[in-house]
Amino acid sequence: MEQEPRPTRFDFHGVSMTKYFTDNWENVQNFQARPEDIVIATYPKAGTTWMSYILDLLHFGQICPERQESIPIHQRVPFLEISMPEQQTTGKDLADKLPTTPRLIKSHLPVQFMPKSFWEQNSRIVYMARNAKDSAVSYFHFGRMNRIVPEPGDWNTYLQDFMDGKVTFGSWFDHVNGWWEKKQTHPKILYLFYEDLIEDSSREIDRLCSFLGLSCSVEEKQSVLTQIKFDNMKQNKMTNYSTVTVMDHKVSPFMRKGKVGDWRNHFTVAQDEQFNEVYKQRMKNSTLQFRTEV
Ligand code: PPS
Repeated sequence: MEQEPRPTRFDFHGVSMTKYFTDNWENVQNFQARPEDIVIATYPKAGTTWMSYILDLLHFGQICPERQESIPIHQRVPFLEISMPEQQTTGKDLADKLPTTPRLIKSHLPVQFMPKSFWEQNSRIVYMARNAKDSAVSYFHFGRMNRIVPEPGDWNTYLQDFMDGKVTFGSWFDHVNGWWEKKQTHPKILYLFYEDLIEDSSREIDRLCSFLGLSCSVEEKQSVLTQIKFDNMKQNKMTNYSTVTVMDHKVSPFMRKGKVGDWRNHFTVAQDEQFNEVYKQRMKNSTLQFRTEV
């Protein structure tokens, strides 16, 4: 079958998007959430897959171990807004048909685009954020290997686009701040950081369990901690996206480095200075604090 060309970005209600995430808009907006649903909301590359796997293991690792061997993580945790002609089904349909309770659902939507029934049903939302510099690097390499996002161009061009919010799902600044503001008035959002998870996964799992009302034995937690290690997820066909045909892992693996601070291997001194200036401006009214080292 002939490959579709890379999609182009366009302005969608003030956010840079591509057709793969807007074509099914009405259906996505009309998604019927349930109170038990759990959303994993992130700006791309913040550790969505990591969090999806953690939540899947915490909920179903003990009661249904078979699913870990047979169902790729992107089917266990559907990507709500995705719709691609090559796939027979949309993320929204997959989410509708999930047989589990709770349903775990992934979304990269900025907070203002979330289907309203998640708020009406008071579903829990785990928002995961990652520092801007490492997000930019990870997103750049993802663009190189994934046909469903626009060509990133060279690193310098890409970094400028990232700072300008001209990447799919829009501005990192707007995304992390939009969700952070929502969290201030909405108790069902747990706002977590990739860097904290790297620093102490055990502590963050405790926070998750307390937010989700789960109890987890010492042995169970140890087993989760082993399975969610970067190297183990990288080897695991059900979590490393090797089954997804739109990705070329030879160009750059989906499970690439999994580190805090890889930006240092990409940013020149001049790029870093410019980025810091933009960052200061864009974050000046925010109380959000990120770490670029741990
Ligand atoms: S996506 O495409 O937006 O859903 O990508 P996402 O899953 O959010 O982010 C991918 C990055 O997360 C890293 N990752 C991990 N880091 C540490 N530990 C574990 N277990 C782990 N699992 C995924 C993955 O390597 C990507 O980051 P980079 O920096 O590119 O390596």
